[in-house]
Amino acid sequence: MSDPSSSRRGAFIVFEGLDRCGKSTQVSRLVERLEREGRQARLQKFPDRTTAIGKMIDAYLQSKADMDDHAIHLLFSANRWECAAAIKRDLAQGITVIADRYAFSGIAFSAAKGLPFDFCLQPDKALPLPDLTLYMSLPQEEASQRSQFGEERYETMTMQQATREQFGLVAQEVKRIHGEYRWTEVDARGTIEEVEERIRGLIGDLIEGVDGEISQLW
Ligand code: T5A
Ligand code: NA
Repeated sequence: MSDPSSSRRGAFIVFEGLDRCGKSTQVSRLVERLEREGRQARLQKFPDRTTAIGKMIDAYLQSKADMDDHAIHLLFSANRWECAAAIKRDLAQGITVIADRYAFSGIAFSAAKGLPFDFCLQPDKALPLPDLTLYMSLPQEEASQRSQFGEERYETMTMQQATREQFGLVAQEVKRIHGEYRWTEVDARGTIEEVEERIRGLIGDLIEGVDGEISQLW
């Protein structure tokens, strides 16, 4: 008898949240744990600042370059499209792909600047649909007690508050279109180890792989 799990594809798991919620910390710990357990896993960070488009995004975020709001929105999306084939290929080969931010950040941050919500959804339409998105939720008071905001463009109280509201709308859209189970909020309060334990519980069997083809966003 062949092992039924060998025909499964890898799971596509996305971490989202406001700046300083602890995403990057948890994403790297998760990938390290999976590798320790002998599983195949890959971290995909968005924006991927290493590509040609990523370098333009990096300059924008560091305020070294200015850009029209629509134009930078499309570049963030283009940056995901240039990675989409590799994500699909890895999933098909049974590799778990863990993303640090994805299309949902793209929508929430651009809509927070005032771009129409519907416009913000469009460019990411048909990208690989995450099997699970974990939204790391940290109250404003707790976030401000962590290390100070950095120098980057969106790291202000006003922008973070507006983005928090937009993430709420994004969550509603994902649940309405793709099902409640695709989006889960994680309490990001507490120590790094406590949060890691919560995440481990929420991911559960997903790391064993998923049956069926990867679906498409929106
Ligand atoms: N953006 C992104 C868009 O506008 N459109 C898009 O389409 C996309 C993809 C850069 C910006 O781009 C915007 C969103 C962003 O504003 P980024 O590169 O992901 O995106 O941002 P970073 O600055 O790299 O990451 P964040 O600031 O969001 O930080 P993280 O990853 O949430 O947090 P992390 O893990 O680095 O932790 C922050 C600090 O807190 C500590 C850590 O040690 C660190 O010092 N910490 C904790 N302290 C106490 N308790 C815990 N449990 C802690 N966990 C971590
Ligand atoms: Na940040």
